[in-house]
Amino acid sequence: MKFELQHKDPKSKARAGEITTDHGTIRTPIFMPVGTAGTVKAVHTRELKEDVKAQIILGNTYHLYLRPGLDILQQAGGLHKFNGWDRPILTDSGGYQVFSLAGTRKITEEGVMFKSHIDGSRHMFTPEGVMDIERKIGADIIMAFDECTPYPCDYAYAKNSMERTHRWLKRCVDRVDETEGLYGYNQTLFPIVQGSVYKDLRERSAETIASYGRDGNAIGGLSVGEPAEMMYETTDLVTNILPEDKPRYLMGVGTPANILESIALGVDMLDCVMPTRNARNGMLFTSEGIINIRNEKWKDDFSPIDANIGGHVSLFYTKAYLRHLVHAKEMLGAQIASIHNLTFYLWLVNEAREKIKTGEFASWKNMMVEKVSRRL
Ligand code: PRF
Repeated sequence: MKFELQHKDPKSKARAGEITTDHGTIRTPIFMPVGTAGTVKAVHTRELKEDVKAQIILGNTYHLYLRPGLDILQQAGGLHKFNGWDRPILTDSGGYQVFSLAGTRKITEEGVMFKSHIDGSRHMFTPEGVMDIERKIGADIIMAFDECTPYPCDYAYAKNSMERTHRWLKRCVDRVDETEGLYGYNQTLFPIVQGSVYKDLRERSAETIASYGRDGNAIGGLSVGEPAEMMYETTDLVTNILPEDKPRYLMGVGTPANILESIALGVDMLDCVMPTRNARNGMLFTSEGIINIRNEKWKDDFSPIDANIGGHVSLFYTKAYLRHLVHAKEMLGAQIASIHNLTFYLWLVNEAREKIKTGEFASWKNMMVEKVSRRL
């Protein structure tokens, strides 16, 4: 994997660049649609390419390991072959999902013992085991096995957890470096900065992660309920330490405004379930603001969902029609809303990239944050 830093915004820390993987290039800053179980919910791969213009999608180790399981994924020749997505894939390590299984998991130095949410069966995730699983799933970018601390989290817990995440990282690195890609293409490991909202811990974690000199680095443990200001301050501090010539991935963020603010702080990659999950509840993100399409006010609004973002679905279907589909609980409602929201998110990061290239990002960002946060 290669990262080329192409432009730097003069008035913020925003950057534009290009990541090259064996499954193609990714122009940054980029938003990555979440495809937890090997599918971006309600959106098929041709729509993801042609309508949404997604360049990379996520998969999740925890879900794919439990179902369909590694045997099937390996027989298929990896996740790219299994789901028909031939562009880059990133897998999260499960270091977020297994820790959310409160009550049904136990953390030790060795790893995490947990119970499947599907059939209650018991499993153990270790750093080495997770690296092997991610290799078998076949992602281009594989995330280290970490612990995402909750918020709030006391200092002692955050410190212990971060130190364990660092020890686990050493084990992930050793394992990844002694195993080869099974499918004949390169798979690169991104380590993850933790440390909750504590400045000294975040500094130490960022320095530790940077010292491994991997192809890219991630920031975890944010967007877990802390105030937005705290998330921005922490991101700002961490991006000051992480190397400039490597991509930085802020995990699980966020609203359109969060995404623009994070890009201004030097983040290159983001993912979030929000555009797809909220779409299924009728929440639409548009270039003019946020819409709850279930509201009465849209019942006879025959204007396009969003005429400004250049996507077929957003221009072709009207708000009134989508409102009808959502009210009638028609599957097409979830499909149109999901495709629209993702098209908007990809449009937004692409606009950000263009503004970074022309040096206009900072003022454009302030105007857009206000616009995309409005409730219509
Ligand atoms: N770690 C991992 N995945 C994640 C996170 C994390 O901290 C977050 C935090 N918002 C989202 N996804 N492995």
